[in-house]
Amino acid sequence: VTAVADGVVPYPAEVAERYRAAGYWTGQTFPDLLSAAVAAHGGRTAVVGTGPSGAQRWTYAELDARARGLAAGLAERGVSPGDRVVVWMPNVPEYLETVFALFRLGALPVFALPAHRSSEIRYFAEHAEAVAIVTVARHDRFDHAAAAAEVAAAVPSVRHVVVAAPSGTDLPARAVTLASLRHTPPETLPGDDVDPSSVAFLQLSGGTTGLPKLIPRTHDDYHYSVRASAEICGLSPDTVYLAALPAAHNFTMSSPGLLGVVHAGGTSVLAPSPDADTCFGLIEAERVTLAAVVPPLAAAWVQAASASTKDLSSLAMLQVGGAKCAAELARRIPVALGARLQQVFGMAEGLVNYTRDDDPDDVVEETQGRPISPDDEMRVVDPADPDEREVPPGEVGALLTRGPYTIRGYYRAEEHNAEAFTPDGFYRTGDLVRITARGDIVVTGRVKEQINRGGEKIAAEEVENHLLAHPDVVDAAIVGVPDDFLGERTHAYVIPVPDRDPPRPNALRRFVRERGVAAYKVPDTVEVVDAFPVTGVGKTSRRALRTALAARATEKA
Ligand code: J2J
Repeated sequence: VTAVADGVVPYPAEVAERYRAAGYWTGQTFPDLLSAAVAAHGGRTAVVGTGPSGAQRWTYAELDARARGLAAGLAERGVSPGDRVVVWMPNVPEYLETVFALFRLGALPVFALPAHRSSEIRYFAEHAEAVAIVTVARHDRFDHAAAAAEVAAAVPSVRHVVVAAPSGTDLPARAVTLASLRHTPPETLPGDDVDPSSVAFLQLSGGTTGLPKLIPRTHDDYHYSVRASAEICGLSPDTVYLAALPAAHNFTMSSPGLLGVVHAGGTSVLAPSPDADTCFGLIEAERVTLAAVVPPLAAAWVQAASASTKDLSSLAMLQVGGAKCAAELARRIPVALGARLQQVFGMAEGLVNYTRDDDPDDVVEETQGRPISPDDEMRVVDPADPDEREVPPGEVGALLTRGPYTIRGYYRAEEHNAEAFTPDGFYRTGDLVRITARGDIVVTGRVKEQINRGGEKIAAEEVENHLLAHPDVVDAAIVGVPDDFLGERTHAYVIPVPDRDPPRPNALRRFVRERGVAAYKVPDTVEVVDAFPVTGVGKTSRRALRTALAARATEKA
């Protein structure tokens, strides 16, 4: 297992120096984040949720004691500083215990989503050379523990499968319960003196290519984005944050999310499901003040609010991000939910924008806000210009960005990095934006080969590759089509092998699902065609073909 630093593009030394001098990078780490919360707020409630062993409510001191105990147990099993561990868990309190245990150990979480399936988990484990997978037993009618054990058997670096499950749960061979690892911790743990400029974890990218990318974030850069986000959003020890989206998503984790709440000494409530029923119940019961959702969920909550008898009066702010929030929806949120709206335009690669509490209503409703940092550099360039010259102020262009918490490269992805980053270190976000005279960003579209299905990102090529693995498929193209609820859904054009019975759409969807991919990546609709219903463009580029097909599918929709 090689050191993680080998696959990481570092910030140039003089840039790092500047970010330190400016006070962005303070040398604080994620073990420090928890230690500071324990020192200042040890007796306050850190986390509320329902895990495999039932309802839990832990103070900061209890969360830390658990994390230290688990860290000690993992260390005893041979998990060492710098090792990567795939964390594949739904919104259970043990998720936070696990993440902080790994931080305490100086080991690096690799954040998988609960919706991921074996092909994705296997890829993350292989690519990161993970030594362990931490997961749950059954969740959402799927046996995570069994799938993790299969991945462990197939990937030589993976030596441990740890499952948050009550003792006595029937587990696959080689898997152990998280509780059985808990151990008396030593006075100090290796994470206590981890290098703040080192990589703290690997986050997931939405992806634009055949294989998902991993995002290396350092303690220094991420701590800054979390701390500054907590400040922008006015977090305090009185904040009660509802994690409705998956805990491992960058939005839920850091904008300001679960980690921002730890920084502020507030309380995180982990919702087992994002539906309005569950979440409204938690808002009432825990007096939730802040929640973060994607637009389709915001729309569902708005819809459900009128018929709900739950008391939502504690909810002061609803953050909406991950995909474009329509102005119409933005206007309905305060009316229906009695909460102020905050738009959040962020990305796991770094840059995060917020509308601010004192912004006028039209800015909150119609823009996606402005960056966290005065040193977030943004260039809006002509996407058709090979020299990437900037468009005139206020006009639409492709957004490039660089700054004190935006990565300089994906993990172990040299070739892709040459495309995704400019030679001077700007990240090509693939988003089309314009910046208003006031300095607020409006997202207008994208140039990347990705579909944003209600906040869930799908790389066209990744799904096409799964379809191409079918013996009866010659070619496939995935495009996004407008959808009233999701904003966008996926449509697959598939060309079958000639002179044979063409495969049925549903059989193809099942085929993709059975290859072990997240359900949200399975094409919503499949159309079997003799040739792509646009001619010529396919010969110029894959990108042009997808664009032409998307226009065609949109017309028909
Ligand atoms: C339009 N598009 C948006 C928005 C993200 C906070 C919030 C979201 C993410 C996230 C995140 C959008 N309007 N408000 O990491 O910390 C699209 C853009 C962007 C991509 C990033 C955070 N908010 N998007 O969504 O890594 O296309 O991060 O480049 O999942 O989502 O996706 P992701």
